[in-house]
Amino acid sequence: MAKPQDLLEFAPEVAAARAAGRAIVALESTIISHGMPYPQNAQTAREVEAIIRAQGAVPATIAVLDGKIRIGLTDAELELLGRSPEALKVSRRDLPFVVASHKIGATTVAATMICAALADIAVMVTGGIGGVHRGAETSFDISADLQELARTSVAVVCAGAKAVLDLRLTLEYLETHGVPVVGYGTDHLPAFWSRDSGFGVDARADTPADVARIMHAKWSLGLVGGLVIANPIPDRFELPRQRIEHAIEAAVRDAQAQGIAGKAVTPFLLGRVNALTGGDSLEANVALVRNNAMVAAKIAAAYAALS
Ligand code: PSU
Ligand code: MN
Repeated sequence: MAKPQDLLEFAPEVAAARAAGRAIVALESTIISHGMPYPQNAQTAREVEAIIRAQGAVPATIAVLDGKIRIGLTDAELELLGRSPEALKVSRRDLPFVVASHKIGATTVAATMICAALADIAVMVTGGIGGVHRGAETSFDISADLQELARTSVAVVCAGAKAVLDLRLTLEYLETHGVPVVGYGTDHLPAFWSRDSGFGVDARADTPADVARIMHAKWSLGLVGGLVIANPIPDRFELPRQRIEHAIEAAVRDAQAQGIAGKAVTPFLLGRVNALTGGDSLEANVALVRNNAMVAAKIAAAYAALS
């Protein structure tokens, strides 16, 4: 049987960073293929990589290509993920057949955590994690991201969980599974497009070094699993809660009416909210991802300095 390492392929920039012990930040790719429309998706993917480099860290966007888990992509590959209708959304359960069939796979937070851990990368960045969906008591729709946070030791920098979710139930799930939710410069859980969900976080960290010490303490104690590092959208980009909540409720109703289910739910909701806000939610989404990338690079550097 092949070892996991045989299925990984590192970009030269990432391989060099590993050899030199430099800070690396993993990036998910479902946000490119299914989270935003073309061309903003490919453009944002390039920009966040540049932001991470400008902080002195090395970006490693993760995807599945030609039967290999690729840690770090070329510009042409970012473009492919942004454009190709054949790119599949790959979470934990999808990894085996996408690798085996040599299909194009864009990794979710869950799958990116798995690949980052295999590649020894401690920090990843996304827009917002998946979570417990509204109406999960009947649909059972709970993102595999949450279970992955319970079992895989990677810190996930995000703007909280996507506000289309039931944030209260998402926090309960994370608590049950022992996943710390750390507010970065805030006492409140961000709500993706807005800075404050109205819920608190478990701990607050005001500097990258504070976050790095929490990561280090967790893993030094042998507490396997991830952390949510919740970083609010910069205030000049935030959308008022009222306005976005209106769009979310309409999007959730549309999803139910059209019988959208399974892995299609999150991309559908993001697309509907974008249409209903006349593109404002996409603009906010891009802004929060850029901000998360900057913070993730600083945290990765602080963590590399500690360990
Ligand atoms: N964050 C975004 N846009 C996205 C996602 C996150 O800003 O498209 C993706 C992530 O890949 C996340 C996934 O892991 O949505 C969750 O999907 P699901 O609810 O089907 O697990
Ligand atoms: Mn789901």
